Amino acid sequence: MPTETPPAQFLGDPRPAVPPPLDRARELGIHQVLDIEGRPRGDLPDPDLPPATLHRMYRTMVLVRAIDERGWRLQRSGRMEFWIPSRGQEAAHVGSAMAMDADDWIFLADREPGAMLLRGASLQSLFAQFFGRAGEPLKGRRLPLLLGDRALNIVPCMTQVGAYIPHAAGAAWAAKLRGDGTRFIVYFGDGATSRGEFHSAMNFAGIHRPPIIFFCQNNGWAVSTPTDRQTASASFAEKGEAYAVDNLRVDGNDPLAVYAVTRQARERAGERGASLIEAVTYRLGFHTSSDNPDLYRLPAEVAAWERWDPIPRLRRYLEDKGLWSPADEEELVAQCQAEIEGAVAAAEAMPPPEPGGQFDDVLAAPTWRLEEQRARLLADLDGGG
Ligand SMILES: Cc1ncc(C[n+]2csc(CCOP(=O)(O)OP(=O)(O)O)c2C)c(N)n1
Repeated sequence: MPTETPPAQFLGDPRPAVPPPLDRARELGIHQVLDIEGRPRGDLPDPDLPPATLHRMYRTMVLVRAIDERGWRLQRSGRMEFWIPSRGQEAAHVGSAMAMDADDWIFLADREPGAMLLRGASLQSLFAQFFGRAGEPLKGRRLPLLLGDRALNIVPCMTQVGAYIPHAAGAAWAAKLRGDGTRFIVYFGDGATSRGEFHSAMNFAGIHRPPIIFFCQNNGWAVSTPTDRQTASASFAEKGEAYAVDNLRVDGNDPLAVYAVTRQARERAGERGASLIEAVTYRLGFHTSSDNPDLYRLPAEVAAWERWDPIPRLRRYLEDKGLWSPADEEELVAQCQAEIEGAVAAAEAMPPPEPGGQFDDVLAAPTWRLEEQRARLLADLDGGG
């Protein structure tokens, strides 16, 4: 029975607040470098990353949090159409994307803006993607947060949950056949593991051993479906066993552990092929700006996860090493705000895409059917829509 009185708006029986599995990480086989206080007391050794790498990791996570807060407010004030929060998941994607080499391919889900930043995307180009402007790399034809840029070897996700996982496995196999040494990582959520495409890709990967990391961000929920309704397995990682794919669970709110296990999976990919990493994390925010989590989860559960917030945890680790100070923090926060404000102003002023542009790039060369559809759309719009 729930221990907390549910808010009046709960439609059914609210699920009792589930404590974070990270509270029992050792027992549950979830690998860690850091404890809850950011001290290197986990089962994995401290990877002892150079200060410049640690600073890059921390700065990117703080910038991602600031982008998320700004994007949310832009959506709520009607200036942006849609938002997909990444709050709480900064360590999982920043730690793993940093562990890949600069020319590896990344197939994104939709809560990994830090991967774009790490590859050198400017804040203005990122906000142009959020605003869906014509001048952004995907020409303004995607939902905000479905990010990507061919020039950065980053492939945007398809809106159908998990549908792109086999594409990533196939691309990795092609690289293996070419023998070019490129490695791949594909992000998806716990919900995507219920899709057939996940299982097809895993089966393929077990047989053909493409050099890919399947990176599952288990953030506790798939919209309103909690993980205990998503699977009866003890973990998402263990699904790799059925397909002979190396697998493990890692504390997704521990960027050092995420970095270490992803790097190791990357290094072994040439010989061992694919790995499945389950990063145990939590979506602190809404599913999207169209969601209301107060309808299906209790505040006590979110509060328990706030204790595992990856940002203060890494900050304490840096402070203990003498690599960060309150003055550094103040400067970083002010710098993030200033850069974001500049990027928002510049991106918002960029023109939106022309309606006819949606027929471009469907095929290498336009067919008469596409041209006919474009002409009809423009005629309809001329006539008032
Ligand atoms: C095939 C399909 N079914 C349903 C949806 C609606 N939908 C969008 S996101 C989502 C949940 C995805 O959950 P998860 O994979 O755990 O990722 P998360 O959003 O939690 O990061 C659903 C059901 C969809 N986009 N595609």
